[in-house]
Amino acid sequence: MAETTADFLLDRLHENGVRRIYGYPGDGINAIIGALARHTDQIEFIQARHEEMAAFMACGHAKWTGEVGVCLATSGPGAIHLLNGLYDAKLDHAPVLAIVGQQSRMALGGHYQQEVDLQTLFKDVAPEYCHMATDAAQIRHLVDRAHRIALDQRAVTCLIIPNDLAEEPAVTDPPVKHGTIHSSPGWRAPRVVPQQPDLQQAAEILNAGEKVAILAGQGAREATDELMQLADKLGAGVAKALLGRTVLDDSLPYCTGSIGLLGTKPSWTLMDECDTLLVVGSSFPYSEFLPEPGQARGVQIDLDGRMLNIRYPMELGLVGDAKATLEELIPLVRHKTDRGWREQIEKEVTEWWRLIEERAMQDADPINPQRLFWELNKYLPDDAILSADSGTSADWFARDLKLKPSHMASLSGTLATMGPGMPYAIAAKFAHPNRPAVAFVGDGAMQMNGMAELITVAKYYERWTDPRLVVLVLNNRDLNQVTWEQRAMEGDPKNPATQNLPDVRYADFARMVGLDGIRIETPDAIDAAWEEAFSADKPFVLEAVVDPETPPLPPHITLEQAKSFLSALRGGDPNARAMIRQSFKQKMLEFLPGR
Ligand SMILES: Cc1ncc(C[n+]2csc(CCOP(=O)(O)OP(=O)(O)O)c2C)c(N)n1
Ligand SMILES: [Mg+2]
Repeated sequence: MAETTADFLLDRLHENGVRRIYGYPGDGINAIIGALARHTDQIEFIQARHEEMAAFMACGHAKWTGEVGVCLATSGPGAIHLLNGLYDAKLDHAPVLAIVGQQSRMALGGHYQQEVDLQTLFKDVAPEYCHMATDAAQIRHLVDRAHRIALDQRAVTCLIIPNDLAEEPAVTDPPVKHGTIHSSPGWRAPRVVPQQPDLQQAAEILNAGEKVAILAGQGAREATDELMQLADKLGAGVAKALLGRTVLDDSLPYCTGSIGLLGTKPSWTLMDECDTLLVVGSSFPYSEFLPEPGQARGVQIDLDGRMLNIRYPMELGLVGDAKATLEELIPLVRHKTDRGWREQIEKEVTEWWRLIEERAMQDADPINPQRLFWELNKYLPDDAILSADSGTSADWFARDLKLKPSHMASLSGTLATMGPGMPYAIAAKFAHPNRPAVAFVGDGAMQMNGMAELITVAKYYERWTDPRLVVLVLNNRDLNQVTWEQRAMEGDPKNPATQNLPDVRYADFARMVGLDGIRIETPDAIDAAWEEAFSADKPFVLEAVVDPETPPLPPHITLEQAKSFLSALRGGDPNARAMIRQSFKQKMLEFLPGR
């Protein structure tokens, strides 16, 4: 049989470096599904339970490897299902290529079965490159460009392939004549460094400061050593945005950890009291956790010029990649002899870790969720890849874990969607099958899609050299993060009708689908459970029954929030008594002598 356009599509993807596609079949991509069976040596197809999960897996692949993650879905409903996962990638700047089918070209415009205007639908999520093939000769440049633009722009790109076109004979070499395109694959990351006078100006601002704060994000991931050198010279503290959770070792005395609502008190102080702010590779959004405009002189370094000077009125915004730019900046920066600021920050960091431990070890009914994360620090392998879902697991992931650059960690940083915890972990196992993966997932997210993806885990785990994929499920029978947001931000009591979740047996479910798992209901079972989870010979669900009345307190509660909180209590919150008890204990710890 002559090679079809679908076969050539896969050949060309392979030539661009694609080795794995996450997806779900349907008749709009039948020809591509057929071609996949003929390309098993080149490209592995991983079947998710839902197209949204395939898109999250592609996003996870991009985050864990730096390569383009690829997902595939059928026309109409399958394509629509992809969207949330693609927006997650778009907002976190992960390179992802979505390939979707379309009904046959003859039918388009005819209100045909499953006919959706896919170019319009995907235009917002994939504005950098979204095209429908109408001629077999386009496939070569469509694939080359969709792959290259995803990498170059760290963006989502989309190809729409009508099924009848995919069945046609391939055109691998378009004729050399007017109106044809002759592309080739390939893209290499550039070394981007600002101009020397601009580096000099940045150094002058940093040299003039007495209290320098650094905020590092995912863009600084390759620049760990340079950040450490710079922070040392400047006597600075370093806070980390959630996506930059592993940029710097949490055990460094001047690393203030996470920033923001899910952040730490030392990060709050660092921003609140600094006179100079250096942001490297981060678009952390919340201005109330940054210095007051005018308080600090600001310098920002980002590879993407579009992201400069939008979170804080910077004095100088520089386009550059973090590592190369810091390398050139460091020699221009003077060592600060007054270390008072650094010492103040280090003291706060030490106290903060003590507070975190005390908060984690407090009694709760029945298990304090923080304790699960705190105890995990003892068992977490150095090469673990971690994913957190949206919910309170993200709070404890942000605050209680001591992570370092040998780990990898991510979550839905900007879309903050529920759902990626499990699929990111699955993508981690395919991308790095010899490393253990750990997912932190709420019961709401497990019920939304995590349980279904356990079936995907069961289907594939025997392919992984190290079978360890540990899922911590926080069973609090509640959409807890939102319950607390309602209390703190709206002043409303918990609404059981919207917030309560059924109590489901997640560990039993894991065992039912062929995995392993345990449900724990007392804090003294935590240690043994982590040990069992990391020595299991198959993926493991650690289901912990945790207390929904443990407040994910922001590092610095505002008066307004405190007032709202009180009004929730007066409004007759059904869990008021337990809530007062827990939050009071948490807050009191901050005011004990020596804090
Ligand atoms: C797709 C989606 N729907 C809703 C939300 C709003 N939301 C954020 S966290 C959360 C609660 C999650 O509950 P659960 O997974 O049980 O975690 P918990 O906070 O209880 O630990 C909700 C509903 C969201 N971020 N994404
Ligand atoms: Mg929950």
